[in-house]
This record gives sequence, structure tokens and C-alpha cells, in this order.
Amino acid sequence: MDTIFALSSGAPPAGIAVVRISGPRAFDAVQSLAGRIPPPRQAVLAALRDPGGELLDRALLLCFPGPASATGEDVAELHLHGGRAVVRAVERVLAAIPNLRAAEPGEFTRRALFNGRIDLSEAEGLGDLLAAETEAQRRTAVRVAEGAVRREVEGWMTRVLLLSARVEAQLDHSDEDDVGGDSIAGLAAEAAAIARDIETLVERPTVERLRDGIRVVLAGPPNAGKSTLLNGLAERDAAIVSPIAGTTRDRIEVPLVRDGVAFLFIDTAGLSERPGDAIEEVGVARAQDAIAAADIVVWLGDEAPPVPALWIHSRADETSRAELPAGKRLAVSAATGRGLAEFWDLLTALSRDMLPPTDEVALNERQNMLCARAAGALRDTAGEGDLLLVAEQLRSALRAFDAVTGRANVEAVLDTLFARFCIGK
Ligand SMILES: Nc1nc2c(ncn2[C@@H]2O[C@H](COP(=O)(O)OP(=O)(O)O)[C@@H](O)[C@H]2O)c(=O)[nH]1
Ligand SMILES: [Mg+2]
Repeated sequence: MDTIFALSSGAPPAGIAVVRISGPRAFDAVQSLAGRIPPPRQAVLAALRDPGGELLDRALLLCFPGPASATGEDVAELHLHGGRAVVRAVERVLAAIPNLRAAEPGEFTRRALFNGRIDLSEAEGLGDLLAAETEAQRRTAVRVAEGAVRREVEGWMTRVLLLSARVEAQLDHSDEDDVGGDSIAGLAAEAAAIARDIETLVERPTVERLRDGIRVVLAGPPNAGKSTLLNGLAERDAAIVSPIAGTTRDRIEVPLVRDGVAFLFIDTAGLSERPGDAIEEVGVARAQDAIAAADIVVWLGDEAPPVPALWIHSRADETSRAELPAGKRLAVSAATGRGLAEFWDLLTALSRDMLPPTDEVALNERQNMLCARAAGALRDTAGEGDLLLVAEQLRSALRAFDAVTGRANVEAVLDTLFARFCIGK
């Protein structure tokens, strides 16, 4: 196994640069740079020198012996002064040590996963945490990285394993007619109860919704003020505004974050068609596609919206439009800013149900698909007439859980469990 190293902190120049080393030769590398190895988990200040004895930097050293380290291997950290040349010089010396090489992207986490320090769901949470740009993304990701999904799945797994054990025990005794045992219907009812708990999570929106944002489409006839409203929300000129109907011919997408929630605003061409203009017709078709894919349609027209929509009264500063007509939710004016705060409040309230709850566990699409498969297998036990087939459905649920956590080999887990189960039998 190679020993890997990488700059683990942000791009230099910075106050401090942390170079991490992981693998069997991590402490040898520290020895050759610093002439000593600090005691485990204690920070020590030391001069780092190249093999010729030239001083490279004075750095803080930390050593974490495996397996109780981030990767499960011996890990060393060098806290250097964060200049580009300092980092480069230290990396050059490290690369020249036999069996040491620069790490590939994610390789430290990959080793943590390989060594069982974290499971696959935690690694995914960590990835989301590193990519998080909004408060809602961060909150959800940190919970998953801390093992929230793993714990849920392990809980279901234990329940299915216990059920499996009972089925297998009954299969072992099936030739003895004095063994009462559980009925298939009873076992299936218990499997369905587990499935119900899984489905509670599966039915929640996935974490991808937090990343991709709530798709808000601004729609309505030309000149309703859609582009102006978008610019008002974005507080910059994202879309071209003009009194000429048909100015916006393509759709314009603007990502905005409000109250920690990511939105994707889509400005569209007006919906009324002007025959003869091929480009505008394409724009109208795209507007219709955008509306079809929207989470929230905001309708700015004076006629009732053609699809379910949040109907608002735009250009409300104009004297002819001072009254809020019946059926419209809110009067806004991008020109004066009137109603914009209330508009944001409406959007955040509407988006709440479309996003994973911030204080509960959420699955990503991959985990969701696998958990749904597990729940389906558990439900399918009800239709089986044979204990052997019930056992197979339970195994199939366990395999799906296994894929969520990335743990190899369900059979091995079953073997351990049944070995314990059989003692004293
Ligand atoms: N007074 C006023 N004029 C507006 C407002 N919003 C848009 N307009 C004007 O209405 C015209 C059409 O606006 P635009 O945003 O291009 O409409 P779109 O076709 O729906 O995108 C432009 O001349 C804008 O300056 C508003 O809130 N108040
Ligand atoms: Mg426009």
C-alpha cells in the first residue's frame, strides 16, 4: 500500500497550509523531514529539512497512529507556513521518499471507507458537506456525514436480520412437526411494519433538491414585468428589460439563495404567440417546457393562470394598477420594491414542503432508490406462500441496505448472526 500525501487546506498563499500524509510510511516521512516523530496526538514544533540539511520551514507536527485515525492508517499532519514555495518544497521532498506519492482526489476518504472508519453514506455526506454552499445544504450534509443515514439503515438492518434469523430457524426445524414457529402472515406483517418506517424516509424529498434549488418559473404574457421582477429579485440586471413585447426570447436562469434555501429562477418569453417569428415561437415552446418542469410557477398575467400558479399583480406602482384584483395573491412592484419581501416569504413557505426537512434525516437519490427497493422486498413477503421465498425477500432487502452503507457481503453478516444464534440450540 502506497503512502499518500496532499495539501489538505485551501490554495496557498494562506496563513497556514496543512499537508496530510497517510499510510504505512507516514511516520518515516515525518522522521526524515523533522528528524523526530512527535508523540501520538500531540502537537510539536519542529524544523523541517531536506535530505541535504537545508531548512525548509518550521512547522507544527501531529501524528495519529492507525487505526484510530481519520483514514484508519498512520496519519501525519504538517502545519506549514502557507506560502506556495514552502508547500512546493515540502511536497518535493515527500515525493522523493520511496513508496510516497501525491494523493488522488478523495483518496483519504476512500481509505477511510476501505478501512471501515466511515461507511458509504457518511462519505457521501462528507462530499456534500464539502460542496455545501447554503445553510440548508450544510445542515443536512453534516448530519449525514455524522452517521444519521448509517444509523437509520443499521436500525432497519438489525430488525430484518432478527426476522431472517427466525425464518431460517423455522426452515431448519421444518421437518419437526412439534415446532410451532411463526406463520408466514405474521412474519410478513412484521416485515411490512419495517417497510412502513423505511417509506417514511423514502417519501421525503431527497438531498439533491437542496443542491439543485427550487425551480421558480416567471410566466405570463409579454410586458407583464417578468424580466424586471427577476432583476429586482436578483438585485442586478440578469435579463434584458424593454417595453417592446417579445424582448425575452430565450429562457434565462438565475440561481439565488434566500434564507439558506437555493432557488433557480427561470425567466421565460411571454406566452402569447406572435405568428411569423420563428425565434419567438421557440422561446414560447421553451417557456412551456419550463412551466412543465417548474416547482413553482409565478403567474404575472391579468387573465387567470392557465396552470396552477402563484398569481401575483405586477407593476403595482402604476396608477391604473393600484387595486389588487380578486384572485391575485400579492401586489408587487419591481420598480419601487413594494411587495418583494412578502413575495420572498411566500416562495420560502411554498418551498418548505419540497425540500428535505432541515431537522431530520434525508436520503440522497441513490440511497432513496435502494431503500425503496428494500421496502418493496419487505412488502413482497406478504405474497409469498413459501418460507424459503420469504427468506429470499429478506435477503434481498439486506442486500439493498448493504449497498447503501457500502458494506460488502451480506452473507458474512448473516453468517456471524446465525453463528451466534445457533449457540445453545
Ligand atoms: N412602472 C413599472 N414598470 C415596470 C415594472 N416592471 C416592468 N415594467 C416595465 O414594463 C415593461 C416590460 O417589462 P419586462 O420586464 O421586459 O416585461 P416581460 O416582457 O414580462 O419580461 C418595461 O418597459 C418595464 O420597464 C414595474 O414594476 N413598474
Ligand atoms: Mg422579459
